[in-house]
Order: sequence, then structure tokens, then C-alpha cells
Amino acid sequence: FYLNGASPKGPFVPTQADYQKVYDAIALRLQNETDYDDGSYGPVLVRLAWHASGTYDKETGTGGSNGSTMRFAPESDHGANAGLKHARDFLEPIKAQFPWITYSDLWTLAGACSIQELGGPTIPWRPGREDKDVAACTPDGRLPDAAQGQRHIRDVFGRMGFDDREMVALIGAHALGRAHSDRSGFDGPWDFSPTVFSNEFFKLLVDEKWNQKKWNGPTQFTDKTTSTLMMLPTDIALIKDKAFKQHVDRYAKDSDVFFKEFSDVFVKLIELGVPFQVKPEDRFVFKASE
Ligand code: HIF
Repeated sequence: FYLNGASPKGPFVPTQADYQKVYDAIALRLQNETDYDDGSYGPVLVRLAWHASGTYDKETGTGGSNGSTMRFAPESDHGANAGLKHARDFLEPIKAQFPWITYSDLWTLAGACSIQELGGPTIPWRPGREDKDVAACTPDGRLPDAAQGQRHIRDVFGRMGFDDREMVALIGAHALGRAHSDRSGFDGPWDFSPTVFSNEFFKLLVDEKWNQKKWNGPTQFTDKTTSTLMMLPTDIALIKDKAFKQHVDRYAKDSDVFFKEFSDVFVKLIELGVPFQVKPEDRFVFKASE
């Protein structure tokens, strides 16, 4: 018995084909496990990849996807990470099947896989993240607070090294999934197809009229036409702020432009702070399932 895929010939060095097998196993599990939320674990897996990465601080080089420290309390208990246990648990059988992959590579690969499988752009990906221990947990407060506005968005994403255009492109991922009152306190999906990656988030932001929802929960907004959709205060900030709004308009008009710019910025997000051996031009492009 050889640990972690090692063999008598030496340590196991996975190739692109091995990572494609991991991709395929995640895609298959996504297809089989439809008895969850709107029918897919994809959105919560995207959120896991982002919350693992979004702790990055460019000044100190701490945080980011390299480490997967959300496996441990206190990081797993940070309010912003509520509900992500569903995503981490979903991936445990995959980790058991491919014990050689690190959690931090697995979580980011699962995010890339989910975006592709839900009809989004290809997300080129490279391995190289290592799991760190509990001492590397980041302090609470690095992930954004949805109750705030444009200044906060620029503070938090500026700390990671993103500019205005990149911030808006990223937030288009809110086409996927929903808010849960027992996790963040907010409630509802952003659009009518929360398991399909699209530019609908931007179209709705510009085409709909958004009113403050009348309820006992935290301030959120609802669409005038159906009162079934929601926007967070940070989402509405994208149309209040002139510099942000110009990108919202571009992405609402042109889905291809959104897909291209989103892919680039999501790749950047999941690579923040990772000391890769694989060069950028050698990133893997995974084949999506049929
Ligand atoms: Fe989210 N996000 N996000 N987000 N997010 C939620 C859900 C998802 C913010 C807040 C929330 C990004 C940025 C920001 C996804 C993906 C991304 C929820 C609801 C909140 C409150 C959680 C719940 O109750 O279950 C804020 C304040 C952000 C900065 C402005 C990223 C760009 C959009 C970086 C990103 O990729 C996804 C997917 C979900 C849906 C999860 C689900 O379980 O369906």
C-alpha cells in the first residue's frame, strides 16, 4: 500500500489527464446530486472557491486559495462562510477517490468545473496549491459585507488587487444560486435560472425596477415585475456608481464580452497568492461533459 498515489517507481506526479478525471468525477456528481436547492450544487461550489480565494491580502500575501484553511474553525465559523459546509461535504467523496489532490486545488477546480458545467465560459486552471494548517486561518472580516455599498466593494476587492472593471465582471457570478435566510439572512435568487451561468444578472439590474423589500430581514431589493427576485445592497451599488454602471451596461448588452472578461478575472481570483510551478500559458483547459 502506497500513500497518496505513490508507487514503487516514486511519488505519483499527476498529469493533466489525472486532473481531467477529477473534473469528470465532480461533473458526474453534479449531474447525480440534483436533490439540493434549485437542483444543483454548482452555485455553492462556486461560492466555496471564491470564499477560499477572497481572503487574499496583496500587502501581506496572506490568505487566498493556497491553504484551504476554511477546513478549520475559526475560519469555517466566520459568518460569511455560513452554508459552505454543504459544498465542502459534497467534495469529500471526490477527495476520497483522488487522495493525491490537495483540498485547495480541489475546491478551486470544483469552482471552475461548476462554472463550465452550468454553461459558463471555460476557466483555465492550474495545480500547485498546498494545504496549510489551522495556524494559517485568516482573521474574520476579509470577505465582503453585502449590506454595504461601492466604497466597501472597492476596499475589499482593491485589497485583493482588482480594478473597477474586474469587480463588476466578477459580481456577474451572482447569476448563479440564491441567498438563504438561514445562512446570510438574505433570501431569494438573483434571476429566473439560478443554475445557468449567463449575463442575466446584469440585464435584470438595468432592465428591472428594484424596490426595497418590505420585510423583517436585512435590507435587500426586489424586482417590481414579479417580486420573486432579489438584489443585495452591494449588487445595487453597481448601478448607483457611474464608474461601475458603465461595465454593467457593457455586460448586459454583450454576453460574449462578459464571458471572456469574467473568465479572466475568475482565473485571477482563484490564483491569488499561489506560488505555481506551472506557467500561465500551460494552464489546463478541461473538457466539459456532454
Ligand atoms: Fe456572493 N453572495 N458575494 N459572490 N455568491 C452570496 C451567494 C453567492 C456577496 C454576498 C453574497 C461574489 C461576491 C459577493 C456567489 C458567488 C460570488 C450570498 C448569499 C451573499 C450574501 C449566501 C447565502 O445566504 O447562501 C458579496 C457582498 C459579494 C461582493 C460584492 C463573487 C462575485 C459575484 C466573487 C462570486 O463569485 C454564489 C455563486 C452564490 C450563491 C450560493 C448558493 O448557495 O446558491
